[in-house]
Amino acid sequence: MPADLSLYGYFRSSAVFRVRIALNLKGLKPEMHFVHLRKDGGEHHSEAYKRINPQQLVPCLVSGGQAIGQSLAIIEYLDELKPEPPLLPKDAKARARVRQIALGVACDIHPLPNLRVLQYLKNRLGADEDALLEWQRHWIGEGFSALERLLASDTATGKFCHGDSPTLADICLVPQMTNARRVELDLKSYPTLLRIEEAACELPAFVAARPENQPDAE
Ligand SMILES: N[C@@H](CCC(=O)N[C@@H](CS)C(=O)NCC(=O)O)C(=O)O
Repeated sequence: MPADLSLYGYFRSSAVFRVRIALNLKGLKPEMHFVHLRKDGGEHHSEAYKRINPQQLVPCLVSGGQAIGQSLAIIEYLDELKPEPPLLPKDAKARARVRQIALGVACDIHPLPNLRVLQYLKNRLGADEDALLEWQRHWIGEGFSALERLLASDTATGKFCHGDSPTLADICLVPQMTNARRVELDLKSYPTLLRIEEAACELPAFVAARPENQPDAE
């Protein structure tokens, strides 16, 4: 296992929050590099960071000299690096279900309320603060409604999104719930998501990964 793991992240980023949960579950402690997404036009747009992650997004994990972007690629890499506890089930159908939930958050919810999208809506299309809030609540709500239906109606859902131990699905869901709270989305229509979030918040790995518990928190 490479001893030299470095994580480039920002306390408020939910994609980095996912990676922090996975690292904590695995008991891995990378060297942290803080990339402030709002200072000086965004440190992720600096030439130095562009050389590390040309996509100019956080997280980015550097392992044995290789920079890996994309939180899900990072988490699956960590899962292969240190297989215990597993973050994906062994059974192929179960694995597909966990990825379905995780990607439902990471591909179909998370990109829409992302900083660069909000900046474009505001600076190029003239959206005001109310419109930006409505945009964020709408797209998170759409995604959560679908996830709530999926999880509530399936016996494969347990204490967590899949069974009784945390997987990649919970790792994606919980940070998105934190984002939803930040825009004051009313969560009472998602009782299964709330129940799973509560179960996850009993685990130290999830609590320690929370934005307010990071050294760069403001
Ligand atoms: N699909 C990417 C998304 C990464 C991403 O969008 N990160 C956000 C923070 S949560 C970011 O760097 N945003 C900067 C921006 O939008 O300018 C992943 O899962 O890692």
